[in-house]
Amino acid sequence: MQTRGEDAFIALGSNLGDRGAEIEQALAEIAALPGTQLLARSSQYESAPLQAGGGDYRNAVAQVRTTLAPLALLHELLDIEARHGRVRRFVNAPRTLDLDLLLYGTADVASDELVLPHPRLHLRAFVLAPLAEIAPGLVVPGRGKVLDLLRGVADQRIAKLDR
Ligand code: PH2
Ligand code: MG
Ligand code: MG
Repeated sequence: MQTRGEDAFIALGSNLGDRGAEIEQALAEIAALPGTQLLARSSQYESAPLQAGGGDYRNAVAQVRTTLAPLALLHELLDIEARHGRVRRFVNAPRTLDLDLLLYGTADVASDELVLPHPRLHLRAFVLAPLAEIAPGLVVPGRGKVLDLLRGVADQRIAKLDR
């Protein structure tokens, strides 16, 4: 059993194609990344597009323990997106698969490529609800407790699915 490494949280989203299968397949690919163990995964959630067009999204969150460095993990996630046929036509365009690195331990990163904690995670029910399911006690550095943050986005439509 691997115990070395950092705990990281990854948001998954899809609003094109077989959305549920995209999410499940991506979770399997995340679990198979080098030096990476899937510690927890949330249920799938159905959510209204937030500041985006297209149909409803499926969303989920995964917790991993990984020996990959933050940028190495990010690049692996982008490779998985590409294998799922992700095409970036315009900002927030409908997509088969979006994988966002939310948190990497308590890392505080601000580069052109990566910002940690994710700069919008505290504003998004589609991230906070699945995150609260698997890590209710989590404190987002600089933002506060996940459960408190979730109360602030109660107006956003989201429903947990039986998986
Ligand atoms: N992702 C976005 C923008 N809006 N809305 C929902 N419901 N779910 C998403 O994953 C999502 C979004 C940008 O990545
Ligand atoms: Mg995103
Ligand atoms: Mg993304």
